[in-house]
Amino acid sequence: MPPKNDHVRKMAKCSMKFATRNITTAILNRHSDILKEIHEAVRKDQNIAQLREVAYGKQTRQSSDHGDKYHASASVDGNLDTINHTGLDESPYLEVDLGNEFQIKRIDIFNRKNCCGERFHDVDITIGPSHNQMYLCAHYKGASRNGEHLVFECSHNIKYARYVRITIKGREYLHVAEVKVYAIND
Ligand SMILES: [Ca+2]
Repeated sequence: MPPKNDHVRKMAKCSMKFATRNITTAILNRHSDILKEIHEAVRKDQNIAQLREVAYGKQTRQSSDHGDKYHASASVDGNLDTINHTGLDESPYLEVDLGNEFQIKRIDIFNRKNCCGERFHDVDITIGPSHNQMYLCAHYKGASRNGEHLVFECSHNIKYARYVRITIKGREYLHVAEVKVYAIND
């Protein structure tokens, strides 16, 4: 029979092994969590990198002009201080013609900063390859606020679109500071 203190030493060694293993497992789990976070961050970065903005400077039109200022083109001039502005129309709309078909992934709308952001409500954002083939990308109930940045993801089922149309359902003015359309960079 081994001396008693030998037995105690073995027990101590054994529990040390378990403790080390537990610590190692904890460290690996923590590293695995960190790796997951890194992978997720890289994936998001790649998604953003694969998108490009395709609305800037493109042709635009709106349901009506509010006076001689606030043309539809101000919605794609890259300046958050300039706005388009329709008259008080029944279902006012703003349309961007992208010139070519793009696989649209995301549409960002920046509301007007200085006034009346709540007029942006009950909005349909439709996209399509032609005017008689428009599909709903997103619906926004609102109401929005001054200067709000709204982000809409388009459905994966919609393949290619040339036109982006923003319509308020009801009698309202439609004005926004900027519309940005992000398409897959293929
Ligand atoms: Ca603008």
